[in-house]
Amino acid sequence: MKDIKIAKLIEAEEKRQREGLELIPSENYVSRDVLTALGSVYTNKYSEGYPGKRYYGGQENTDIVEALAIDRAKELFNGDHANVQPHSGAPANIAVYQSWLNLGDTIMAMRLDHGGHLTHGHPVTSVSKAYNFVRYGMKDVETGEIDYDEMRAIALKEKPKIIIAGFSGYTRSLNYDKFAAIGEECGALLMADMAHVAGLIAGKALPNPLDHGFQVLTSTTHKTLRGPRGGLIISKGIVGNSLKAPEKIIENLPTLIDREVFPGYQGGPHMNNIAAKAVAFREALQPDFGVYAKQVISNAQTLAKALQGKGFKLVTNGTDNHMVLIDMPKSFNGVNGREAQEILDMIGLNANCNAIPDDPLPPYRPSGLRLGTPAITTRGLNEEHMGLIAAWMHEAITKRNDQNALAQIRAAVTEFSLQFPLPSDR
Ligand code: DSN
Repeated sequence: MKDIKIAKLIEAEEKRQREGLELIPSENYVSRDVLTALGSVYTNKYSEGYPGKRYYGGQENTDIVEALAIDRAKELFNGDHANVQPHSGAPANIAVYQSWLNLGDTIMAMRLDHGGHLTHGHPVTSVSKAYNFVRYGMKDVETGEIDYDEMRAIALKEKPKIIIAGFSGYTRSLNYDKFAAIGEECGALLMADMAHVAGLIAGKALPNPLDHGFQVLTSTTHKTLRGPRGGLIISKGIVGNSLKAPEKIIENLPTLIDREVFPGYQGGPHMNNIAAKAVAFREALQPDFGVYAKQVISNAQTLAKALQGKGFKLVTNGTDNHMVLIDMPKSFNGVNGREAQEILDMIGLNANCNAIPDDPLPPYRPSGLRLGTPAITTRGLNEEHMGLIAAWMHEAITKRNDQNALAQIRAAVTEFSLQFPLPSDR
């Protein structure tokens, strides 16, 4: 590579990833094949449109790549239709909103401090200005159970046109049947933003909302699904209906969504990314991906217990998925989530600070520390290693003012991490 500065920075990032452990629950390590597709000449190609109907020439290969990605995504999630063009999760969510709603319509989504995502209507986002958001949340933060009675009452009063099941900071299972019953009663489209758990659904370690009355799934492709950074929409409905102004009914979802992604919201798809998505979907269709998905959850549950054994206080007291949320001030007096994140960075364990329910602290220095096991499970760690991670975390936070102690833990983390090569190094 001729750009020495960037080449050195790529090497530095490879070293950082090899010598540390990634505990951010929304990150993962992709395979060499995914990286190869991502870095391929498909990045040179414009392909506005869809397979068989493009606005540029030279599509004899791109059409096959995108059709493969679509077929594999449909097979993975048992959908009637897949759109693999969204550049990431936020554009996927916005495309669904715009395909189904009129400006000012109501969407019901999880309370943001209970784990909901920015694109589910955080006041700082543009979608919050376009639509009216109403909320559901946990009845009890000790168990994480959603208050379905309150959710139903609000839904019947506010009549949302979309109800979203999904989160980026919630550690328990959602009861999709209860969502579906409420959605049916108030006439809402049921959308699951499965970005965090897509790989766990694909690996059949968690239920698929489409099997429980939902009509649309949106996702990123780079979290538990272990693909390139990107977005995805799966839906029910009839494919191949090319109406110019389709009526907003379930049968027309594939057409409504396709028209909204392109030309409604995005321009040219990123074909290198779609090729990499196709590779990742094929990997996720292999039987060993199911083993991986179950291991991710088992590792998270073992890590949660090990952390509790060291005195960490967890929001919802445990986890049903890949993620653990620590209430830092309740665990260590005087240490907030950001300080904990910075201490862990010093020892080569990467996690991220996150709001907790009714957080008294501001978003940039919140109380929570969010951890997850998708990436370390890809590295090959299993239950027997989770106690070590909890012990390093506890020691580093306890001895946070002792630079020698931190350096010793950092050396131990590096030595340990190098025993588990990145998949792209194997
Ligand atoms: N930023 C992602 C996460 O970390 O959960 C969600 O978009």
